[in-house]
Amino acid sequence: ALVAPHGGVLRELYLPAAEAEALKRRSASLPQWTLNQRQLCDLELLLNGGFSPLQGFLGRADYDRVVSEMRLADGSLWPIPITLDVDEAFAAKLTENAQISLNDTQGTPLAVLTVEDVYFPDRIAEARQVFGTTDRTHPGVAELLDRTGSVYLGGRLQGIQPPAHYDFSSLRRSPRELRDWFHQHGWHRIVAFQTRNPMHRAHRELTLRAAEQVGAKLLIQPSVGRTKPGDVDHYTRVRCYRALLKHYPQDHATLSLLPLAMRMGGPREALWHAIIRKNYGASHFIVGRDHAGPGKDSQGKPFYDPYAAQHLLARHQAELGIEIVPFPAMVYAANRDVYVPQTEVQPEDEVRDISGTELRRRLQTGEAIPEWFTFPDVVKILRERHPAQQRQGFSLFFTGLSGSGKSTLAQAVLARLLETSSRPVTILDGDEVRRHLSKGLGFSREDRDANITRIGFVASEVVRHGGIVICAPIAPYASARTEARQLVEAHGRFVEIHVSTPLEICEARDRKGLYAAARAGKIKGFTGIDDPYETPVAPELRIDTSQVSVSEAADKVWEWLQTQALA
Ligand code: PPS
Repeated sequence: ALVAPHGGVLRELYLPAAEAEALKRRSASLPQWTLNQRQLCDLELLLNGGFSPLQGFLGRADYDRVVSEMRLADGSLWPIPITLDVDEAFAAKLTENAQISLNDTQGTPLAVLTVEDVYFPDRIAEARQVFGTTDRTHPGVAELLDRTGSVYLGGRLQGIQPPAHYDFSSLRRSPRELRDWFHQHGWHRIVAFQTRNPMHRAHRELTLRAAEQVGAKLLIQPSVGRTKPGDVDHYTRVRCYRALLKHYPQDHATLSLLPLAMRMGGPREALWHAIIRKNYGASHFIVGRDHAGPGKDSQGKPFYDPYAAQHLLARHQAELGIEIVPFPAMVYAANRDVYVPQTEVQPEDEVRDISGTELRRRLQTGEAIPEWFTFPDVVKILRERHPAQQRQGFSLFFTGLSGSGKSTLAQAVLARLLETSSRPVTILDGDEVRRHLSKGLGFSREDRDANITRIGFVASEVVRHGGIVICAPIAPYASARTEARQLVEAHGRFVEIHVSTPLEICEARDRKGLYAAARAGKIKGFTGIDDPYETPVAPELRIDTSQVSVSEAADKVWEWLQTQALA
């Protein structure tokens, strides 16, 4: 028989079909709450029993004890508060024992919560006790202190339907489905492995050794709900896992995705992961080095001791009901061509390792990634997703006064790009953009901001698709430039080039006669005359076209691009 769920029973909170249908109809007349990504993940695991024995979002008594003692009010072990946070305005509308409809972002009702408790948590205390810190470098802390509503709602849930997933649906098995699958395949001893990263040979060796050590089958169950900001996206990771799975002995390992919103809470999170895996039917759980660790704090110190998670779980082993398999990091001994636990390294061993940072660097530069480190089919997937810098998109963003020479310089740089490669280049010139993308916008601050946001959005899409985009608006406001930068930098480099030709020169050039018109008061709010130009403080490049010729200016840009390996 499979291991019992936490608390003895799998708490699935979905109503039978007919009742769910009736509740769905009734939910339309209830107060509506749109779940954010974390809440949606939490709800999915509450409803499918992944969070057994919970039957809803924590009320005050459970919350207090979970925060202070890692236990529910009834004494059972539960390390992470599962709470529904809302804003005060929403909470104020609720009457006693109100029911609210919990919806996904499409407005589909997924469950109804009967509100038994409305309370104001002390989020600072929660951060301190749950995460051991209030340092916002910790992603769980930042989320709790900066992006969590000030009121929590506790109460029981009635499930209407599961959240929709259109990706990898065959790999998303609920605790019930996975337990059924284990039964059908005669699997009883199952060791579960949690991860939020692509898996390489070291992970394969570690999981296989762990499985062998305890005589169990292997459940690879990566978290795909929400992991640490900056992680490889889950689409890419799942493709890697599928590729890796082919390198396991047949019928020894299965892959299933966990819609978990990780908190990066180190030891407490590890305990939570173990309980969840027990609910999914695993009898054993691998806890590695620095399990669910968020890295280093703002002082450069690790938030948690790398083995604190293993120690915490060992302390609770007796009442946990799932066997912990602690594992040291696996390293490669080149002389023996084997992976060994760090603790078994011999003095004569030539140990090799490639850190996550080093892997990213190699992907970036296109340098070889050795086969002892990972499988070629996994590398191929990672390289497709993270092309070497030479093939990444980037944006050149020229900013400066009207008549400063932005467009001319942009054309000269465009010519160099087209002369030397066949990469796609898009030009978003100020004047031209205003004829199509920003048609109808004027020159108020609001309209100028909207114009730059549109340019930033299009530029970010071009860059995301691996193209080069050259923008040349005036972009007089620093905040709008920053916003454009942020949009683009999500996908590639943003190169701000301040065309710093002085106003007197631009005005003397007066190519379009606009400065004369502005001085005469015929145009109002003209940049540099009666509307500000906020000089960029730290642009990647600054070029004054009154000091150099167009081709010299283009040379300067070109040389800089070469030093950055962008051209
Ligand atoms: S902004 O502020 O970035 O949205 O400006 P941009 O879209 O680049 O538009 C600049 C061109 O519009 C013409 N123009 C004006 N510029 C500044 N202020 C006012 N009030 C104004 N009215 C019209 C001007 O010709 C700009 O073109 P360039 O190529 O910069 O000379």
